[in-house]
Amino acid sequence: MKAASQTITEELRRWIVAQAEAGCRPEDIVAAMVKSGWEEETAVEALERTLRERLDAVAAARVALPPAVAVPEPALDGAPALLRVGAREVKVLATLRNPRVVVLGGLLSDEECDALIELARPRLARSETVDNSTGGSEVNAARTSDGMFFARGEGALIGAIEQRIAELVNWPVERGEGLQVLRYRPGAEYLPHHDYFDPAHPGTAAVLRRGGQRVATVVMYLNTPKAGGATTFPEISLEVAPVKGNAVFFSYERPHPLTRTLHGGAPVVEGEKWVATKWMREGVFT
Ligand code: PD2
Ligand code: ZN
Repeated sequence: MKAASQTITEELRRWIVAQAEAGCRPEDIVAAMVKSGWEEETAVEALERTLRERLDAVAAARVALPPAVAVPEPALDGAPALLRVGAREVKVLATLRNPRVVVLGGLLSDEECDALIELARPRLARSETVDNSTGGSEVNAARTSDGMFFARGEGALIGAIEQRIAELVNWPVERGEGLQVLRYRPGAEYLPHHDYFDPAHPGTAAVLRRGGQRVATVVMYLNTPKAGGATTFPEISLEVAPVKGNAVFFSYERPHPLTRTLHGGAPVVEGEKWVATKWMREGVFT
């Protein structure tokens, strides 16, 4: 067969890559190609070119991955069942290493939950999320809850909760956003999303000027809905039941789906669901 008539098809490229990734030696791949009618010189050239292109593609994909940064983390060495923060003992109910998810019991007292709800209630409005194209806010159909933001340190209760979270996850209060409170009515949900800002979106640069990326989230449950309303992590098949005073912490060291921190709020089936969310940033949030 003449070399000129032997084009390297996409199918052949895929076959070569599959053989190489399965651990075949280059000389065996060439031998197999020669056996099926390829001239040896052409086979070697095809193999070299295909594998070089493959290596370049893998290297480019690596470069595209944003670098990992330091993230908040509770002191879980030695597998403590309780974490003492100030005067409070917080229960460690469940932990997952990758992605880092920690389910916490009794982060807030019942009285704190009730007081937060009453402070937030008169200020609720249909929830907005960051508009990725402009960096501003927009009403988002993916989130059918009502919400509001407290300013950081707004009043003694908010300040005490922020201090507790800062100590719990070893991340300064100044690197946290103001607390957000959400109310979900029956049927309301929050479709799965990532909490970091998508680096590919045009509005992200403006959002990042106020303290860099988000690197961790604490969702605190302010009541116990009768049914539904779990916080779900579909990629790891995890559902955290919303129980008053409990919370779920998770961190993400880069703004990338590889962190597997996709999560959502399942529809509330019966009753209302109230949560307070604290997002933590890489740097000081202004
Ligand atoms: O309310 C929730 O369970 C929930 C789910 C997903 C809250 C958030 N995300 C959030 O506030 O980011
Ligand atoms: Zn979220």
